[in-house]
Amino acid sequence: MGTKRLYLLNGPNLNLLGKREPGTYGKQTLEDVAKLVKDTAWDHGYEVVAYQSNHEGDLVDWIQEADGEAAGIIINPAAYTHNSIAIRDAVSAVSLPVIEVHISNVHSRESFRHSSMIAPVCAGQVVGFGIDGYRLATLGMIQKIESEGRHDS
Ligand code: CA2
Repeated sequence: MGTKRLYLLNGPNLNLLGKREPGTYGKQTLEDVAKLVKDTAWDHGYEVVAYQSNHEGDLVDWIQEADGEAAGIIINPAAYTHNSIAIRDAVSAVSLPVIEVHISNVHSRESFRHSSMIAPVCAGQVVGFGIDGYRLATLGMIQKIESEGRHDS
């Protein structure tokens, strides 16, 4: 059981959203992403704790921290998606549902982006809907939490 709180975790270089490569990742910023998730969650009575880091260990620490503090984790591990056993192990170790999000359609890009170390241990994955994928993941996460009776307040 967890409180009506979600963790939103974003990995390396996503602090550059809206500032570089708008053709691939769009014009909206990471602050816009956090607001979208917070507004969507708030409409359903959930609060959101949002973090971004360029460092793998920070993401591992926040995944561990979420266990006991939150009812679910929405994560875009960015490039760590494709190579991080540490993040995979952290996700495996928590008892919370975790949903992986990618802004771009990783399957239409370079082959090294086609596989995810993390997805096999996640509850679900949202790929290729741009920033709106975070909203979709939030709705899917809340639906899952509510249907499974995972929150306690
Ligand atoms: O599509 C996604 O969300 C990705 O997770 C983004 C990662 C990439 O390594 C994954 O394969 C797919 C890269 C995030 C970098 O973000 C930037 C944003 C603006 C400008 C430059 C990088």
